[in-house]
Amino acid sequence: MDAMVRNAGLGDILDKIRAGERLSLDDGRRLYETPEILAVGYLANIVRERQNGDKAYFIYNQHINYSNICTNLCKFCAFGKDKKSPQAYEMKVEDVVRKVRDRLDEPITEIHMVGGIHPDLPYSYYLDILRGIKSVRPEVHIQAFTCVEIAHLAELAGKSLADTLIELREAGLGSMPGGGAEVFSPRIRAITCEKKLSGEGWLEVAKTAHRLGLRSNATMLYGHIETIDERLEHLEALRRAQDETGGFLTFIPLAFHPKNTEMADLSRTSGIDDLRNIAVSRCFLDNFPHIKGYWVMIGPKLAQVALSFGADDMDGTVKEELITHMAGGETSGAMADTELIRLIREAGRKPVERDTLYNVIREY
Ligand code: V47
Repeated sequence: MDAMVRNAGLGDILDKIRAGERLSLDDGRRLYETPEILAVGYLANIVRERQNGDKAYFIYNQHINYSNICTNLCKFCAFGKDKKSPQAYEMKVEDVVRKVRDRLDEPITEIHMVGGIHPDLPYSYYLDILRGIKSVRPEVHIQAFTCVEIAHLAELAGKSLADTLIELREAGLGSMPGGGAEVFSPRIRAITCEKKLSGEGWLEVAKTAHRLGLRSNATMLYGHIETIDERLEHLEALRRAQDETGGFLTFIPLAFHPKNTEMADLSRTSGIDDLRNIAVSRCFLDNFPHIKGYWVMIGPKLAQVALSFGADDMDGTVKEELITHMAGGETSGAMADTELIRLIREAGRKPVERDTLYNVIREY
């Protein structure tokens, strides 16, 4: 395999990775550009196995999207709707609580909850849904609100980011998911999501959370109009932020789904681009403990292959997923734990059920 990587002209990158040396932007560019995808996967697998051995993590989780009403209306998103749209919805606090109560017989350890930037729900609503979830399932970890939502909540509260996060944590917030990062490039944001919090703003929220001891994830939405350099600049900004705080748990490359969006003329990502984004991010983000191959977006079959291309996590049981499905995602929204275990085993990895913070719940 080493010879294959050297024949692909990537021998110097292999040496760096073996020595635990950091990759440069130019190294990253070569990994994005080489046609030798197996060589890129091999390099990523070295980092993956050094950090996580042959473990492949999954979680018993439940997704809840409390509302799709959004004032940002990003061009790549089919989920967010204007308040007046016939497809707009918003859950009452009791609706969110009922969703949690309905599944109390399942061993769910995490509630993953995100929504849009709602024009008029009050700050108290967000505190109440956190408290409501905790009232029926006190042990559950609530991973909720992207950095974009947190910045909006701080504005609503009229408080600093830190004070808002402290209050949300007191109400039950456990950590934050990685959404809303998209691509940090101001060029991409101006074209696709001009109303959204800037990349700098997103990073500031994440770093503020980390300084308070809250962990969070990071994402990159790829496969639309971004260039390879813009992808790498995004990864570099995340790597720099992680050097500062160490608070990121997982990086999740998100494959763009064009259907029902304002960018519906673009093609879906290819399997090779999906694998390449996982592999390059695994090589480049040397300070991120985990890389997720999110089965909902890349499909269970490719997520299985991704476990040999840098990914060490498949996400979880999920159940109801709207963001990908509104944009034409074809995977089922739910996956049984037994199915996740089977997929992981068949990929030659060791299934490990984890909690949100990667504490091991059960090894198989
Ligand atoms: O922020 C929106 C993306 C994100 C589309 O932290 C789209 O563990 C593809 O971040 N095609 C939300 N992607 C989902 C998300 C996430 C999912 C699972 C796990 C975690 C985690 C985070 O979805 C948004 C946006 O970047 N998105 N529209 C689309 N058409």
